[in-house]
Amino acid sequence: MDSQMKTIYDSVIARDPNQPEFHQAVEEVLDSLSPVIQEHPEFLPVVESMVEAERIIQFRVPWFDDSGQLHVNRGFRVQMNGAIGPYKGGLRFHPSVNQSIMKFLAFEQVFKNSLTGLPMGGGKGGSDFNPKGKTDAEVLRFCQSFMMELWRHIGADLDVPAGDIGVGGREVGYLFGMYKKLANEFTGVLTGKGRSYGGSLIRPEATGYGLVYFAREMLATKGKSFEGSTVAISGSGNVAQFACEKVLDLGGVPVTMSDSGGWIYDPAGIDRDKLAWIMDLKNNRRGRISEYADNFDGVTYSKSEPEPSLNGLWDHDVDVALPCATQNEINGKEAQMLVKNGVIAVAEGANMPCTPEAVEVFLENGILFAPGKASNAGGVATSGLEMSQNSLRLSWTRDEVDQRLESIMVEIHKTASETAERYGMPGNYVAGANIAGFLKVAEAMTAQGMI
Ligand code: NDP
Ligand code: 2IT
Repeated sequence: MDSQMKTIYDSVIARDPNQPEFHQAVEEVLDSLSPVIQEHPEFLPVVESMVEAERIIQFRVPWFDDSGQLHVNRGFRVQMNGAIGPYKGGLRFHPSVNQSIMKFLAFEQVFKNSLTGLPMGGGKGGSDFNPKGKTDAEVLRFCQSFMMELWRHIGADLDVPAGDIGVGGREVGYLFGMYKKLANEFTGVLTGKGRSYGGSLIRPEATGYGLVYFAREMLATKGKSFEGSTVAISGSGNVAQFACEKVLDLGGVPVTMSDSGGWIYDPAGIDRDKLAWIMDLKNNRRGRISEYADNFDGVTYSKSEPEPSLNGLWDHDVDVALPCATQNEINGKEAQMLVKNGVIAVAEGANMPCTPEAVEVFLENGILFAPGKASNAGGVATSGLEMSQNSLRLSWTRDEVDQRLESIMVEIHKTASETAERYGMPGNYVAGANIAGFLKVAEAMTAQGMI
């Protein structure tokens, strides 16, 4: 990082010293921007401004459990940057949620949304509520209480939330119902809605499918494909499930999946029937991935080790790795395991699943590496398509949305590659994505008077 960027980075740390995830996300972007600032010194103030959120809303979320006991959670919405469109980004319900995690996710979202080519600013929100073990009625009451405050800060032309960890179709439905009641209008204020009330076909599949479309483009640059390739996937939620499905469509062999308890390794491959079983386990029965090993032969299950122990999920002979669970799930040592085992490509389905050390290991070893802001952008891109359909009061066919998603992912791959090349870092998707995402927002902020 050059001295100008270091000054900005130091001021970010001095302002909010207890936000390590936000620092990490900012550092990765600042690391990439020096060549742009050399060419466009007028954009330096833009960088200074972008690291400060336009607005952060934090609120109390009181709710009663089934036994009538009161619980109080904390809710957030970070409206990071609205220069190129309404704030857009998911809601995360997970006990780890705090302002640092919300800001890192909102910051990443600004660049990601810019890369999609669609007019969306960046935002993120959520709560430290833990949906695990809660009844449907408890989740409903929580969502209603959460929306009781959030509704006044969002709107179809202002800020459009969606899902993320712990927020799927069920939660989006409950949130949407409460918004509609409070605002007294039916509008596309959330994406990831159910089909019957304005949701887009392919939005559930979009992040996972988009990830695999992106990884397919990366592999093609080396004359490789998914056909016959073994693939390590982490997570077993929305992104992981549909990444697995698309890998199967393209002839690949997924061999791992995980949840917060541990991971399974299935050397015979997770085929379509097994994936359907996992989808039922996770989406309907809300069970644990360990049950997979009890149900299918030849499978090993290993519990996750607490830090700093290595997570053996990444210690298998695979061609492609798709981390799809959460931030910082591949550290430098795990990256070295993947390299040692001959991995060709690593594409992030989750947001920031690879630590800076891991990214360095991949880049130093010439491994194709895609940062989440490029490779997982298919989810928010399809949210953008849902917004368009809602505005048009139309709904497109499955094929139409899938084709648009695929062409957006191909375009993001092309933009990231060409930008990296243009700035003298061929093959570096991290630099390419950061620079290309930045330039559009920087131009818009400058044109609008830097407000
Ligand atoms: P889900 O809640 O559907 O699934 C999350 C999965 O990751 C679960 O298997 C979960 O296990 C596991 N997981 C979550 N937190 C941890 C943790 N701290 N340690 C270990 N495992 C963990 O979420 P999504 O699939 O939607 O999101 C996964 C990632 O993808 C996130 O980083 C999210 O930000 C990112 N993303 C999501 C998009 C979307 O459209 N949904 C779009 C772009 C990125 P368990 O069930 O045990 O908690
Ligand atoms: O991280 C992400 O891009 C998401 N969770 C999806 C956001 C969205 O608005 O669809």
